[in-house]
Amino acid sequence: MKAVLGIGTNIGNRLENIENVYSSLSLLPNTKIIKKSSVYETEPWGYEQQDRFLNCAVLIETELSPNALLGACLGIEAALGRVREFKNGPRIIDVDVLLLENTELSTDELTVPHKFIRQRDFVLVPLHDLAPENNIFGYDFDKEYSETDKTKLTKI
Ligand code: PH2
Ligand code: MG
Ligand code: MG
Repeated sequence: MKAVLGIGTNIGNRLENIENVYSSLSLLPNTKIIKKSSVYETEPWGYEQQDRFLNCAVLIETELSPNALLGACLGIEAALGRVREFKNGPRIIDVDVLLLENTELSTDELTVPHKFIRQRDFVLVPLHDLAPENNIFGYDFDKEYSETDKTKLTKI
């Protein structure tokens, strides 16, 4: 199954945090990274009194089930030292399951497609790098992408 993950970080050495996610993903069983987006510096969304984020997205191929993939993402966050303080607050690393090929699901633990893809420029812009036609696995985000404010994201 193919999957798209969104990555965000605004504490510590942010680029190193992202690199650590890439290497952790590559170590998962039967999982490989197919494509990486560029990395963008973005304004904090939801809670503004915090440092700017780095955001990116990756397309992976994995044999893990959706739940096992979620568990793996949470495990990577924990291994990198994530402490959950408050909603939308600062974080060493956030690894979200955004989209799964041929799969929609909604449980207490996981909703795919991720609820806020269309509302967040820091998700839509990296997603466009992975799918320049603004459609991935049949999920079309062309309208929302065209409305993103690219001046607020800096490619690094
Ligand atoms: N993640 C959040 C809340 N706000 N802002 C930016 N710029 N990037 C994020 O990844 C982010 C956020 C909750 O997941
Ligand atoms: Mg998360
Ligand atoms: Mg998130």
